[in-house]
Amino acid sequence: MATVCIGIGSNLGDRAEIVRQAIESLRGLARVDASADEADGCRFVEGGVYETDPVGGPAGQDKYLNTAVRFETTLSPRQLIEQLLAIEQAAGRPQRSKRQVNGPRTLDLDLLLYDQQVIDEQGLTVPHPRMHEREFVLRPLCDVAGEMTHPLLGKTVHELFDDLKK
Ligand code: PH2
Ligand code: MG
Ligand code: MG
Repeated sequence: MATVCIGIGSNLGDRAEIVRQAIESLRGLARVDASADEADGCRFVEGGVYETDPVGGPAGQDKYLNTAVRFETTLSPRQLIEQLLAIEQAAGRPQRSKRQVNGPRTLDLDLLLYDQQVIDEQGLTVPHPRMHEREFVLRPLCDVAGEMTHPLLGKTVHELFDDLKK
């Protein structure tokens, strides 16, 4: 089992409903993987949902809803990222080649942390390379994984969040 954290963002369409459905989809992933032990199926933790100003990208975008979840999975990092892409696409997000950098999105699911693994492959970079700079990532991540350590920076999520204020 790996402990994983996913960042969730939406600023296009019915944001609250899109985020709710995304969490349900992620919950399904965790539950299937935990089927050997029912108690594991409960170890799915949801952060608060925060409305945030868009960072980067074209001017005039709507505000985001951002949240984060933590759960346990037996999926490999590559399998997990493929599931995240499938959930994004089911929510109507166009494929990478057809969209604007940091443009508005119905659903963005980012693999933030996968245990203490460090991976840098095509389409799969863990920890997420910009997570420590972003309040909209760290605030909800504090809710679910404040004591998890960033494997490259050697600081907890709480410490990274506090660093933003310095
Ligand atoms: N995601 C981005 C770029 N900018 N701004 C906010 N507030 N929330 C996001 O989730 C977000 C963003 C790229 O993924
Ligand atoms: Mg993102
Ligand atoms: Mg993304």
